[in-house]
Amino acid sequence: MIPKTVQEAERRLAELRAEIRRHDRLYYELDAPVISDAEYDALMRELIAIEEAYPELVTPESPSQRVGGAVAEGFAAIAHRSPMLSLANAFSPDELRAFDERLRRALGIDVVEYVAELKIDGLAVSLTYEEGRFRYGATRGDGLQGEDITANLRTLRSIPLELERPVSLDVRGEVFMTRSNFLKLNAEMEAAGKPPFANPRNASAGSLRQLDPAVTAQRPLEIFVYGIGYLAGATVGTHWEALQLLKDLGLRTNPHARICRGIEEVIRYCEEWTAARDTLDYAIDGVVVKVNDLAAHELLGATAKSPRWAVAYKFPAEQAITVLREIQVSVGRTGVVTPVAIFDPVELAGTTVTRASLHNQDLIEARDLRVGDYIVVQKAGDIIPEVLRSLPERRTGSEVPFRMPGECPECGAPLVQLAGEVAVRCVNTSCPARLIEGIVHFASRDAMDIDGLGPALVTQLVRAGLVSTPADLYALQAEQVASLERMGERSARNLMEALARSKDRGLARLLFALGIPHVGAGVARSLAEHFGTVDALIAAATRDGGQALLSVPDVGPVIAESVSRFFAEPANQKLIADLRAAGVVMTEERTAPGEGPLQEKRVVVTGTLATMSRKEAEDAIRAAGGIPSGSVSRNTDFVVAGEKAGAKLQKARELGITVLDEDGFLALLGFREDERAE
Ligand code: 3B8
Repeated sequence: MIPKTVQEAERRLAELRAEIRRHDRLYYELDAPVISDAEYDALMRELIAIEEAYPELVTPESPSQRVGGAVAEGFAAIAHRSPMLSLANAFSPDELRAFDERLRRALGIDVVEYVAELKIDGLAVSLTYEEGRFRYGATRGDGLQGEDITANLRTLRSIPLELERPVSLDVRGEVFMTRSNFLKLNAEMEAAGKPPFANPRNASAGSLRQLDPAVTAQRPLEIFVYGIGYLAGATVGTHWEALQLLKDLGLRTNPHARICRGIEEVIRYCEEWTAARDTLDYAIDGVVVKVNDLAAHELLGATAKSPRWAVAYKFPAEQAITVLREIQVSVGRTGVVTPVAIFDPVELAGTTVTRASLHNQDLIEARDLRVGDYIVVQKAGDIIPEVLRSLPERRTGSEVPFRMPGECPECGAPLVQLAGEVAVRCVNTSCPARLIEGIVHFASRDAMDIDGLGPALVTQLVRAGLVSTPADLYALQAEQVASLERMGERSARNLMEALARSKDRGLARLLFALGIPHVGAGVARSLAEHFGTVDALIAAATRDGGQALLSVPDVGPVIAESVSRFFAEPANQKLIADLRAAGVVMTEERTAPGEGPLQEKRVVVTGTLATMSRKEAEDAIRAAGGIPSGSVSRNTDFVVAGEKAGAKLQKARELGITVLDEDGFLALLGFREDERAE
């Protein structure tokens, strides 16, 4: 099967690549696969076998290069060649008519020709092709620069690595996941003990922002492209032609776009799809209406945020009527007790909904809700279900008004309402419901990042009596974990490893993980950097009611009091002692301000550096006494510009800020040539 000569190998590889590309197109664009998955895999295996025998023949455009790629430390910034704007919204036919009226006046014509397209509810990305080859891809970001997610985008089979013609262009599109694939993925996640995604959009976002492209490759992501940001080597006169060109180049466009003469035709299209949206296997949240004539785009221009030649018609939030069966009361990490409506299942925007938070007693009264009522529910932003009102005219007299309980439903402790708050709280710090939420937070990604320890497993651990404080996690034995339902030896071992890894996260994450009221990730980092060790922090927090904390950036009286109160609590002091005994790192590396070559200098890194990741660069700046920052302003001292530096570099030049290249930066840090090699 492996060709004997390079010439034969070249020929067969070309055949295989064309064949695989053809099947990718048949599968995604035409939705008409002509071979089975197994046959497709066989083609792929042959390709890889030949490439292994002739590694010199591997090209970046080969379909074998979709998977793999190195794990990234973070995403580098990429400047968009033309800004990625967002769309203005219209919420009713009349708002569409007003939009049309403005355009007719500005263009001096009676009838505007539009293209109406489905608005895919995914993530906007930009793909850059040079001479027909896929070079890089980015998220929208702030519109001027996005994140470099090239390695992840390469794994999407519906993104061709090579176009049908060698044009250079930036393509804009939406990455999404079908509902059926989303359900499959969630089932897999749950089986693996991982938290499921809330909706297809979150699943797409989570999958695209994976640092390991091999994970993205396992996720069923797809793309529809809808526009061109930059184009060389071809010309188009209308948006419709642009869509046609994209399709001819082998890119996947949505098949439901339509030319509409005048706004009334557009409105009919919107009405059709409002009714038919659930017949699609992917989520759409509206219709995008674009002027067809590209010369008119030039004429109309754009505001800072959105083009004037397009508008997004947003579907009305879907509503449904159902029966309120019960109001449950749930207890969160901070002890806040929230009433939750449980109602008969209803279909909303393509998913089945049975519950919605009611937030507090005041809201229940304001919306006049009684258990047994017919109620109107809707999905706001198509994500979070909400109970809008009751239908009192349908009452029979058997409906029961709701009163928040006086005791915690989980532990029976009395509930209290703090002055000035609508929320009611359980103040028992060892309430099991609070424990579970607190430990889930402790393990979460921005906190101690304990892989695999989600709500389901935490609940099991707490209910089994194995864990009642975060410190207990570190005393767990693999056998104990393995004996839990739905856990096995392998998942137990994985958890042990994840727990061991989490010990080195450092003081900033630990402080955030402790769940001290008012201490978010940013404040936690400020505290950690200011004090360096937990002991120094505790000393400051427990002296004079925490006055010394006020000198920390971002810390005001409310936070100071909260931190002070937290560390005064004997149970919390014991928690810290136990975590320390378990080997959890309680320090944050820092240099005293004023030390090092970058003493108190504000430094912004932009673009990709060749010798270090973004995070390493930031650590190096801190180690040199400097302050890494994200945005360029008059207070910035240096901008370090790597490859593909964009808007920030431009801004630095405008403001006359010193720009360093990578060598200059390394020299300033005091690295010598020979130290840099490794
Ligand atoms: C201009 C045109 C933003 C968009 C656009 O399916 C602009 O066209 C945009 F500044 O965000 N989600 C679409 C979709 C999104 C956009 C678009 N067309 N079909 C989408």
